[in-house]
Amino acid sequence: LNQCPKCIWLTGLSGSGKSTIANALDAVLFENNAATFLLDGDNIRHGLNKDLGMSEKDRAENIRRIGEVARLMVDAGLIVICAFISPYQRDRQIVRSMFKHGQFVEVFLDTPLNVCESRDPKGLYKKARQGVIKNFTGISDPYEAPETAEVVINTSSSNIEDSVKAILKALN
Ligand code: GGZ
Repeated sequence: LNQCPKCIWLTGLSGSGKSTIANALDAVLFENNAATFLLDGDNIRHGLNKDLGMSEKDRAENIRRIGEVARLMVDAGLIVICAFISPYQRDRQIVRSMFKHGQFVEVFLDTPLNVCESRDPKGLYKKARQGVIKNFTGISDPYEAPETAEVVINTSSSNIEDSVKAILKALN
């Protein structure tokens, strides 16, 4: 297992499996004695970025700050796993450009919208359809699919174990 510091960036719709796969990947890396850290909405949007909402501008600032934090952690020697919708191509490109070539591994969770919506673990899609939540990614806000992701995973046809394997393969 390649333990060089890097940023593994998971992008995809709400319910696409980012957190599940990020946690499974983190567990496997931990078992292999890698020094990792997982950044996700739970530890970022409630703290560092609690001043930010879901407008295009705030999402851009959310992603920019996360990129800066991830960069510091990579400089400290960690494998950093980031799990954010990060719907805009330009914002992801800005983060990519913060890293040295090969240090940034983009993973696109290419789960179809209808699959994400049928999972709806938090009932957010339902609220978005009702108009209770505005600017909801995939419903009333854009998701720009990556064109040059290092790894593309369709989680409706690939299980968690296979998804983690595909990411690990891209680390070498
Ligand atoms: C998309 C939203 C929205 C809107 C709240 N659009 O799947 P979740 O529930 O648990 O995680 C999503 C999270 C989005 O935060 P990110 O920091 O990943 O977004 S971004 O990268 O675009 O800045 C979702 C929930 O918050 N959520 N409102 N309007 N998802």
